[in-house]
Amino acid sequence: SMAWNSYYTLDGIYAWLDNLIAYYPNVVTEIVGGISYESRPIRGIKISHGPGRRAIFLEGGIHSREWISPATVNFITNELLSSDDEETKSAARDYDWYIFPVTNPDGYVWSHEQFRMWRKNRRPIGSTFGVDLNRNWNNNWLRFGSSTNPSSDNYAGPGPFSEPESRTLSSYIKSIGDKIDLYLSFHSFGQLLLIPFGNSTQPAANYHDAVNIGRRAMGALSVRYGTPYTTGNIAEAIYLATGGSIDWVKEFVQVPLVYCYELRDRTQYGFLLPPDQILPTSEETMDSILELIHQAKRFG
Ligand code: 0X9
Ligand code: ZN
Repeated sequence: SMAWNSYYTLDGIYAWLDNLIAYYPNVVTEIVGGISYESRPIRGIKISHGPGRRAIFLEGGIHSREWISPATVNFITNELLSSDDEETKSAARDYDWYIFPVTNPDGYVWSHEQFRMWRKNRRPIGSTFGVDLNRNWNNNWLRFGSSTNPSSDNYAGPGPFSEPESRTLSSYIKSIGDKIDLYLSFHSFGQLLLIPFGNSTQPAANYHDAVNIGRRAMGALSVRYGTPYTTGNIAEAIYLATGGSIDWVKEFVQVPLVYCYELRDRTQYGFLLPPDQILPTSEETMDSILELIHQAKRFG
């Protein structure tokens, strides 16, 4: 089992997924959400206690230097499979969970082995490398917060869905799209809960419900350690940015509730969040997800 006091490598995470598949054969199945430029599978698991359930989708690690994202997704996975808490057990049983801790595996390996602050994928472009996978999705591609310069950390790529990671993952999402009630994308940092869209401060159709649900969930998040979060539309809470996964999922898959977490912290350590914050970050995030589910049911 996983220790929550250090960050795992990609191999470590994938070996742990193999253990879960072996240990919970009736509940856990291996899923592959796509493939990376360097031909690594985007591996995940589906947790299902039976047919006919609606689904919750967890997307981690699209930005490779944000190590707390895969770590938190792994903790949530572990809770869903082994917690004794009644609310957690119902959440695990009432939904099919599609969970991908590392959606940018090449970048994650690069960040662990070569350059800690690597954000993008690892496709070579001329003399440089990498497309920002959270600028490459086909919604208002290149419009805001995106660069045409391949050496930029916000390089959007030569075209929408030019990258194997975003292209294959998006078609996987589409293939199960009509089952998904809740889609969560995990980033760091800033302690924000972001709601589509990133191209304008104009609210999405169910924006007010989404904000209400999100604020209540962030209330639940803060109970354990007092961690404050700000909830809002991407463009107003952080900056204008297009081509991100959640906007595409909201607009083209029509998932009713879609959020992007910017996990701990606010400013002190940033991407280099110390490993002793993995556990508290994960616990409070799990608290908020249970509340999201609870509130989503109330709002219908
Ligand atoms: O810029 C980003 O991609 C995210 N911030 S980060 O510091 N983790 O890079 C914010 C993304 C919010 N926008 C969308 N998801 N569309
Ligand atoms: Zn990010």
